[in-house]
Formats: sequence, C-alpha cells, structure tokens
Amino acid sequence: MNRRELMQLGVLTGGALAARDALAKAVATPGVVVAPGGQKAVVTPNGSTLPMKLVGGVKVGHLIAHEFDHELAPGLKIKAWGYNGSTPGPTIEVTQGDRVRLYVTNRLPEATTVHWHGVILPNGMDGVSGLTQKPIEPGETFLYEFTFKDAGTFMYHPHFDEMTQMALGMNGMIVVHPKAPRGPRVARDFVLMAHEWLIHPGAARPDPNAMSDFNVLTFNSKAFPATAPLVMGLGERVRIRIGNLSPMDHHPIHLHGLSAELTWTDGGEVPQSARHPETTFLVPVGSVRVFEFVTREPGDWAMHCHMTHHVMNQMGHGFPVMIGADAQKIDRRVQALVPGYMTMGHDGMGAMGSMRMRMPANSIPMMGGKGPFASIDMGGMFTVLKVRARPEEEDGSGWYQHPKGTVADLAPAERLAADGIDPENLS
Ligand SMILES: [Cu+2]
Repeated sequence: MNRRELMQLGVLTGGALAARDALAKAVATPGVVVAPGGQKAVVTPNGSTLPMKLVGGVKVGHLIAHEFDHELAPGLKIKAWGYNGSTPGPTIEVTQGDRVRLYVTNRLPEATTVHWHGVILPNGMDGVSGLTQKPIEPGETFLYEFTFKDAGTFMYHPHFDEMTQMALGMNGMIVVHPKAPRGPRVARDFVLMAHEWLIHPGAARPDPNAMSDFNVLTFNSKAFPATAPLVMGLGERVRIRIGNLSPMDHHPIHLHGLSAELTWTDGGEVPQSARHPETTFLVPVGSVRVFEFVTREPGDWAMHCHMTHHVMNQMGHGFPVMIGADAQKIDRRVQALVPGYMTMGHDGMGAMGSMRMRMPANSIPMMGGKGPFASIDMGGMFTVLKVRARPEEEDGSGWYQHPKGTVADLAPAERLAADGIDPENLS
C-alpha cells in the first residue's frame, strides 16, 4: 500500500471512527438501529464494520488486499494477508435492496479476486478468477457493483490461489438485514468467523500447505485468551452469526447455559416449521450458521468448538503418551544428561498452561488463560458469553460474581456424613 492509498483508507475509516466508537459502547448499551423494523447494528468482536459512503444512492466501499502484522494471541504474531489491515476483513453490513460499489485494490505480491459467498448476483460479479473475470493483478483496482437482492449472512474471500490466500487470513463476513424482518427483534447481534492456521513454532508465516496439522484455532482471527467476550443482558434475545472459512475443518460450536435455534444459513432463512432446539451447531467449511436464543441464567458461559484439539493452542501436539508413566524413574535418568529435566503429562495434561515452560520465540502455550478460580484449560476456538442482569455496567473484563452457595466446591464433612457419603467407598 502506498502513502496516498493509506491516506485514502484513513479518510474512509476516519469518517466512521466516531460511529465505531459509538458501536463499541453499544456492545453494552442498547445498539444503534441501522435497518428497518428496529434492526440493530451487528458487532464483530475483535473486528470492525466496513465504512461505506452514499454516492448518488449507491453505497461505496473500498477493500485493500495486503500483508500486515497480526497478533493471533499475546506472544504470537504473524504475517497475515487480509483486507484493510485486518483478518477477518471488516464486516460488510447493508440492507436488502442496497446497491453497492465495492472497490478492491490488490497490494499482494500475486493476483487475487473477491468472491461474495452466498450472494446471488450477476454472474460477472461472482469473483471466480478465470471463470467469471480476469484476475486482479498486483497494483490494480477492480470495481464490483451489484444489488443485494436477498437478506442473510454471507462471506467474502478470494477465488484465486484460494489455498494460499485463505490460509493466510483472507476472509470476511457480509450481513444483509432484511427489508421486512420477521419474528422478534434481537437486542444484540454478533458476527464471528471461524478459522484455523498452521503456525510452526517460532515462525511468523502461516503454512498454506497444511492439510491436517492446524495448531491455532480462532474466532475472528484471535485464539483464546485473546477472543473478546460477548456481553449480553439477562432475558435478552441474542443472535450469533458464525461463518467458517477454515481450510479443512468443520466446527461444532457448543453453547453452555443456553438452548438455541438455527434461524438462518448462508442459503437463507430457516422456515419456522424446521426450527428445533440445539446446544451445538455444526458450522461446515464454507458455510454460515445463524442461531438465536434468549439468555436464561446470568454468568460467564463458555462458547467453544467441541473438537478437543480445536480448543488447544499451538504448543500442545505431537507428544508421546505419558499418562501413567513412572515420572520419577524417567526424571532421574534424564536429569543425568539434562539437568533440571522434568517429565510432563504423566498425570494428564491439565493446568499445563499455567506452568512456566520455556517456549520458542513467537509461540503460545497449549492452554488458555487466567480464570477467576484457576487457569482455564482451553484455548483456541473459545470465547465467553457474559450474561449480566446489568450488561451496561460490564465492559467485558469482569468475572461473574456468583451468589453465595452456587459454586461447586469441596464437600463439607458434615454434609457428607448427613447424606451418608463415604469418599472411600461407593455408597
Ligand atoms: Cu473446531
């Protein structure tokens, strides 16, 4: 990106900065209405919304594809490819019937295109290099112009050298609010992009050749504990839209403390007659799943991919099985060669994240972060839904204050005796 373009981008985003600040506050206060029927602006945790300006009734936006430094989690920085300095790129938020002109400038070292995944538009705007358009060569700016005929949640990504460009972070979400929304409005509306990366320990460039060894799993290109929590009010109706442009893996996203219904996919609205309750939504590669729920219990509720290796961070794979091994014997022998050696994992691998292990530069431990009771044994594709009676007082940094007697803890001796429980013998 040259200076002039940077300044143009600055002008484009500068106008919307005030709006974005307002939006950030709106996470905890009633949101800004942006579409008919009281539909509120979506929030992209750890991300932003693309600023667009109205020119003669057409919404104009600009995406610049380029390389930049991105922090996946504290201690793990990569050279990412994305749009306007972010991965995922800014969320494109419009209303059904809006006509858009989207300029795409290519500052990558190779050609690219943008495909508007799920959007039904004139064939020549579909962004498939070779099939529907010429590739956008480095330095060129292409113009995509079309009307969003359908409401829904869609995605955008390149259709040129997909394997490399998507692996390096080129993806984004599109939200098209319906012109005439049906059903109850939601108080909060969140947008998340699921992704997976292979970052070799110590390396800064994601490996686009990975097929199965992904070791960093992310929501909006952040691995827990870097994922921003989703703050919401008790009794509120909330919508979460999750896209998946991971190279290879589907993600079963599980919600704690909630029962939800699938309301939309990237193919459209799910009819009322087909809706049913779930606590886990499988988001296949190349799909969007949108679900809604009403919060029922206050607290800090986990939302995470249920694949156990997708809630682990980078430095946790490829170990031999040590569970049950006689660590003392091994330690004595190895310490003769390597002073200070300590076998790990012989009692299981819990709480390893809290140990101080020496790490290669630019890498993160396998497990998550600090919790209010102990370290949290999950990382990666994990975030927290903070359900609060007074969400306006919660900025996302505080932990739930549990009412007395509502936290699982050591069983008191008198209680054990009164209930006839002997810890040594099954009663
Ligand atoms: Cu997963």
